[in-house]
Amino acid sequence: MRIDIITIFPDYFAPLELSLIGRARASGLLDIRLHDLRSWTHDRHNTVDDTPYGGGPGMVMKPEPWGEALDTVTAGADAVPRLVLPTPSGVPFTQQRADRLAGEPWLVFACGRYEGIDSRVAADAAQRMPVEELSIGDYVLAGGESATLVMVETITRLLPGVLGNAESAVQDSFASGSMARLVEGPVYTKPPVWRGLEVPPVLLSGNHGAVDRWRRDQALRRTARNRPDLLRDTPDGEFDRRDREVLTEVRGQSGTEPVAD
Ligand code: JEE
Repeated sequence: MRIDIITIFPDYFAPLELSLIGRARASGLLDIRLHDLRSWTHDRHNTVDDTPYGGGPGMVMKPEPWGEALDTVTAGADAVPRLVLPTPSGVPFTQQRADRLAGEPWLVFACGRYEGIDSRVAADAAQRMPVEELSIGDYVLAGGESATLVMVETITRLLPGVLGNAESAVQDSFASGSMARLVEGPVYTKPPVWRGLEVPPVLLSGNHGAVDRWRRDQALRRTARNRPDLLRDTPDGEFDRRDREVLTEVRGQSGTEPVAD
C-alpha cells in the first residue's frame, strides 16, 4: 500500500519509522511518503493560512498550496488515490471503515491545522478522486496530524505481513462483524502470582470450555460497566441464559471498575 501524507509538520510522523510500521516500510510492504505543504507556497513567509470569510475566530488554511500539493502528489501515476481528510466534522472513523480502507492500494492524507482547510479543496479534489472526511472521535484536536497517525496505524496493522502475529487482526475483524460486540475482558501472563495477586485459577485449569465461558462473563461485565451502548445495540437473541444471569448481576452492582466522566 502507498500512503502520502501532506502536512506542515512532517516531523510529527517520526513514529512511523518505528516498530511494525517501520519494519513494513523497510521491507517494501508499505510505501509511506511525507510532504511538507509549505513547499507549495511561493511567498517569502511560506504562508498557508488566512482569515476566515464571514468572520469568526482563528485562521483557515488557504486553498492554493493544497491544490498544488494534491496535483503534484497525485500526478504521474495510472492509479487514482482515495483522499482522506481528517476533520472534527467528519464521518466517524471505525474499525469497519479501517477494514475497507486497508483494501485500497493508495491513500492520501491531508492534515489541516488552524480551524481547518478551505472547503473548496475537498470540492475540487472530489472532481478527480474519492474523498472521505473522517473524524476519529468526539473531541477537538489541534490539527489532523494525530488523527492521521491513528488512522494509519489502524489501517496498516490490517495489511498482510505487517502484524507480527497474522491471526490477531483477522480475529479482531471477525469479532466485529454482525455478532454481539463486546469489549475484551482482562488478560494475564506469567508469573501466576505477582505482588500477592493471583491469575484467576480457571485460566490455569486447562479446561477450554470453562476458560471460554469465564472470558465471556468477564467481557459481558466489562461491556456493561464501560460500554452499555454496545449492549443496547445487541439483539436479545445474541445472549444465552448464562449471559443474561451475568448481565442481571452486574447491572445490580455499583462501580467496581473505574468509569470515565
Ligand atoms: C483536523 C484543524 C483543529 C479546531 C473548529 C468549531 C470544531 C478544527 N476527531 C477530531 N477532532 N479534531 C480533529 C481535527 C481537528 C483539526 C483538523 C482534524 C484541522 N483542526 C480545529 C477547531 C475547529 N471547531 C466547534 O466545533 C468543533 C476546527 C479530529 C479528526 N479527525
